[in-house]
Amino acid sequence: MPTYDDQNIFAKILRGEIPNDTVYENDHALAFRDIRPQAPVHVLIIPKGPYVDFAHFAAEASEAEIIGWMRAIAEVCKMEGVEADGFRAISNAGVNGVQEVPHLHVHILGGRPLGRMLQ
Ligand code: D5M
Repeated sequence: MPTYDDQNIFAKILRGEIPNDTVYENDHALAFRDIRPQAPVHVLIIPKGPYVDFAHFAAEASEAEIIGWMRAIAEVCKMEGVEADGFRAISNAGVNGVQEVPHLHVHILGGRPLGRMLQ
């Protein structure tokens, strides 16, 4: 499993060391607006635990953490009003995925037609 770097920017957000625009929080997850929004709705949802990516999270997180993160994603979609018209959920991982921040996060994008990504 990868080593978690606790100096990454989302770890600092979780520790309250740098500000963020929180939209939702539960015991296991935090959701905040992306600093470089690519759509009218662009929210990042992160688990509060120290996980680098999906594989790391799936292997080491508790069921409560997994459920908490998934429910946070669904809750954000509802709160941001993108459930009805649709949205895209993206999680970049590793070098090929061009993951910039090494703390698991899913991007929720919506509020405009997003176009086709996969052919
Ligand atoms: O992209 C990481 C995403 O995290 C990218 O869309 C910018 C965003 N980001 C970086 N720093 C912050 C802060 N401080 N607040 C909010 N959003 C931020 P990825 O390539 O998926 O790792």
